[in-house]
Amino acid sequence: MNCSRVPLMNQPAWIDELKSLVEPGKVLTDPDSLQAYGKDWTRQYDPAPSAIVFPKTAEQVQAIVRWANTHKVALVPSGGRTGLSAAAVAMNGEVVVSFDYMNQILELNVTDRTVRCQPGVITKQLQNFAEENGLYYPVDFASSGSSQIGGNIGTNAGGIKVIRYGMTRNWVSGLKVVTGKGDLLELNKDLIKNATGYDLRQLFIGSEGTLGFVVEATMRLDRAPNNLTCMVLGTPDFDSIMPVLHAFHGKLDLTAFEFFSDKGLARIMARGDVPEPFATKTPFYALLEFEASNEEIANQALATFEHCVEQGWVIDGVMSQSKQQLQNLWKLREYLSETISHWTPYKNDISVTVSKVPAFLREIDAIVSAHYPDFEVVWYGHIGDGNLHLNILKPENLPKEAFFATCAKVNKWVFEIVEKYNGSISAEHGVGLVKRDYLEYSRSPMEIDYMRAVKAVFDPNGIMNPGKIFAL
Ligand code: 2HG
Ligand code: ZN
Repeated sequence: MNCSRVPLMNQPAWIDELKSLVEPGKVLTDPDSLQAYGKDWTRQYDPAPSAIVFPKTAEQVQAIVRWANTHKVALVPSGGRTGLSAAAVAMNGEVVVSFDYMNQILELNVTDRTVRCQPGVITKQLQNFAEENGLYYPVDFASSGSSQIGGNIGTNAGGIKVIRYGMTRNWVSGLKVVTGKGDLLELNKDLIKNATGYDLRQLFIGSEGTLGFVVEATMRLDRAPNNLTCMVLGTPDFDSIMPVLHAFHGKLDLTAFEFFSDKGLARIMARGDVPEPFATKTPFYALLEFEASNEEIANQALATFEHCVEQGWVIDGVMSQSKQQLQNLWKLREYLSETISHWTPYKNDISVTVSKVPAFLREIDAIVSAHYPDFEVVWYGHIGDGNLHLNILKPENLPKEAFFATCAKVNKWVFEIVEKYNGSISAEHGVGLVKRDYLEYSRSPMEIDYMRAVKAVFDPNGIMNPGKIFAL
């Protein structure tokens, strides 16, 4: 069953009811709040929620969900709203449930190496907390200063360390969730070994708030890395990046292997606040990171670098010698998304198995540049795990609407190639509204039917983030 916008004439009455479920002042309906909380970083949809509610406890979340079932009001979860797939966009009179006030780190268990936290904890807050306690939360990405743990779980966030540590999924040892029916479930009880049937925890991870809301999560932590060291290497062409990956993979335990093109580097240099890695210009750059725990490892890295130069795969390179240099080299990659956002890019986040990356990228690049020779295409991504970010920058004189209409054609070509290579139309940003009409390029119709059936079990009235992942 679908939920429709709540009739406006009834609004005062139900708003009062909603207000009675949370603390005073924790329901907002002013235009600025509706604008701010109704959207994420996609910024291409016009937000139009009815209200924003800020629960402080799991019980309040339960009360909100039960109330929404009674009145058939659609709910949209809201974390740091840094998503790029519009999974947290409310444009149909929904009530946005913000976790901004459920932001406490509750308990550290050093023996289990876990931390229990509320969903509104900011990723960076968790990373800092782990570090203060001599431990490490390894899931990391450029938006870690604003994104929230609940949102990371909702999208199974990936980022820059997946090659070594995997996605958010690998770090969730237990969840408390409120289902779309308003039931509170405790999933997996933080166990490492638990062979008692379906693991519903995993079902909630990456479900984009369509099954229920995470109200508490126990996250695993790791030992702190030892002397992280970064190299940026200039390569003569894209194809050389893969042998470089193989060469380093064989010799070192990489914690990251990223790439970006000269066009991306040029945009970063134009900012004026990031040092150039080296003077030699090359069409592509690989950024890799490893723990230089002892001199032997550092020497091994240098020997591998020299081998790559001898083979002609690398033209120039630099290795960080301090934490400051490490951070500066990472800015070349981490600042990319925010830097190019000023050119209103068409974005895509796609993946294939690592071995298929070169042929896959070549095919997409050829089709985009053949049809749109005047568009600037900026490639970057987490190439060590097969995840590529395709960004096409809007020419300054082209109106936004015309640009996106043109790019809609690119979607079809890109996703046909994704399908041909057995890849994913969304590696890490999620489906949300942006990719939902293309889901069949990655999932079979039969699989989508099973997914819909799962949703119906947890959310029979269709109140949980309706229209996300699949159309109503
Ligand atoms: C990144 O890897 C983020 O920087 C954003 O996933 C990707 O801006 C993008 O396309
Ligand atoms: Zn990314």
